[in-house]
Amino acid sequence: AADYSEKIPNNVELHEDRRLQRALESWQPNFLSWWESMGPTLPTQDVYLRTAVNVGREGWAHFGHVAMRDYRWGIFLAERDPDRRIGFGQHRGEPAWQQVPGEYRADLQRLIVIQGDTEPASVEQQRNLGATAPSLYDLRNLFQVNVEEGRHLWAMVYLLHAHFGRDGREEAEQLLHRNSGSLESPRILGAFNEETPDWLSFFMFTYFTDRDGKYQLGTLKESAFDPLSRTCEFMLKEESHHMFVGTTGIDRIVARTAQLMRENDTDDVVAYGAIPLDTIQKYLNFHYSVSLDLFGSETSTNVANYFTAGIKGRWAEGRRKDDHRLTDDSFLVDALIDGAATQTEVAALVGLNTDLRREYIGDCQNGVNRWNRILQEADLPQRLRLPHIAFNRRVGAFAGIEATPDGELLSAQEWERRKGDFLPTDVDKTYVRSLMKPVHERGKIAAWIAPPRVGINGRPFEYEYVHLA
Ligand code: BYC
Ligand code: FE
Ligand code: FE
Ligand code: FE
Repeated sequence: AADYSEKIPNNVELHEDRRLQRALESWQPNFLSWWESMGPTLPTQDVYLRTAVNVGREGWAHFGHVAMRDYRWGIFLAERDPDRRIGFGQHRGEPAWQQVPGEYRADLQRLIVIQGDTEPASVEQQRNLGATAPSLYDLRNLFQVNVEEGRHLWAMVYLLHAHFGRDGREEAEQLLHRNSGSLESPRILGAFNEETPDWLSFFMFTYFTDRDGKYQLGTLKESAFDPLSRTCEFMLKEESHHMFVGTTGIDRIVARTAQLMRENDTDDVVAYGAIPLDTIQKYLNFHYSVSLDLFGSETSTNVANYFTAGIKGRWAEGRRKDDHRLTDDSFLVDALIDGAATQTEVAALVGLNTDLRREYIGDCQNGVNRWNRILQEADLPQRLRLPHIAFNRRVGAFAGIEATPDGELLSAQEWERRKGDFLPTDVDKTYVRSLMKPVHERGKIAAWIAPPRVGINGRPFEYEYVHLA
């Protein structure tokens, strides 16, 4: 269990390593001043938040009203399995590592830095959303996601400080210096430099981009480096609430739009202050395609090396029915050949980014099916869908071409002419932003979204989840 009497709550016996403890305690004020200047801007008295208190299956979280600045970010690793063995790659079957092997130090550090960079980036992207929350319930969920992404940064900084010496401490500093959207020192991955200016974007982000987090953390949970594996295992528990916020947020927007379409027998719900389905589709197209980029190139020697070394596995590695080494296997990856979007066979190891992206795509489809059931139950013929894999890509095989959501290739000129049919235009964005008026009154909700079916931790929707300043 976590000890909250310590400056940095933790379950890693931090007090036994004074040097490490001091290093983290000297990073802590920098984190707090980053949070002050780059974190949520809406002033509050307190927020009904979940705080991690234990790592076990039962009751790991405590709920209560907390002043945001008093939130306690802790360091929690899932319980250690002393017999854990490496599940894949050339070291398969050997005991998991408690220390970083010198030969993999640079690669491990790079993966941890990239993972760590995304966490504060998302807090920065979402910092102004509190001012336009559609309800106190949603406001509370935003802050919950934000504090947990802050804790995920702590998780990576702990690993950097504990296992990567001076380089690690420098990287931990840099994680607070890069900023989302900054021209001089942007965040590392593309999607984390995009804006999240409205709540439709926020729900799309938590559905599609946090879901990349789920899949990447799933591969790092397989890592031979046991402290990384254990920290990712615990992060994944928190991540499931972020997925829930995205899934149900879009459910509720679709439900509200569908209701107004039925009641008024029209596709044009703008007159009723709701979001038209084709605008929802354009936002979906954007967030899905920038999130596909987060999986890297279709073929990558980086990922082959990570897998062979044992530092990054596959999604559900333990359930895969193969030799977990893949040295003689092949795999079909998406490719652009003679100007056509098709597939090509490559060595399985270099295709692992594609393998993970496919697992992710399958999961994304579940949400789309869910939203389409809402439309179906409202007796509406319209459907949402995931765009083609070649649509709007900036990384990988399709980075150099343009395609419609159906996968039809377009010339650069055609793309310029038609992209407003596929991606949010300035007009769409301005309209969505015009709907973003705060509803900070208890039990009330904005007109463009349906209320949730249930509240948080058994509380009703009408509960006073946030006390504003
Ligand atoms: N943007 O060999 P490739 C989360 C670079 S989200 C910009 O295909 P690789 C969260 C790449 O660095 C999860 N650059 O790449 C969600 C490489 O550069 P160098 C975050 C990109 O290494 C919401 C070059 O292109 N975690 O947790 O196989 C809220 C060649 O690429 C991008 C991770 O990503 C891009 N999108 O795969 C809060 C896990 N993609 O080396 C949190 C750790 C690639 O040639 N990261 N590049 O200079 C990784 O596993 C891998 O680095 C990647 C890329 C999957 C990202
Ligand atoms: Fe996270
Ligand atoms: Fe998340
Ligand atoms: Fe109260």
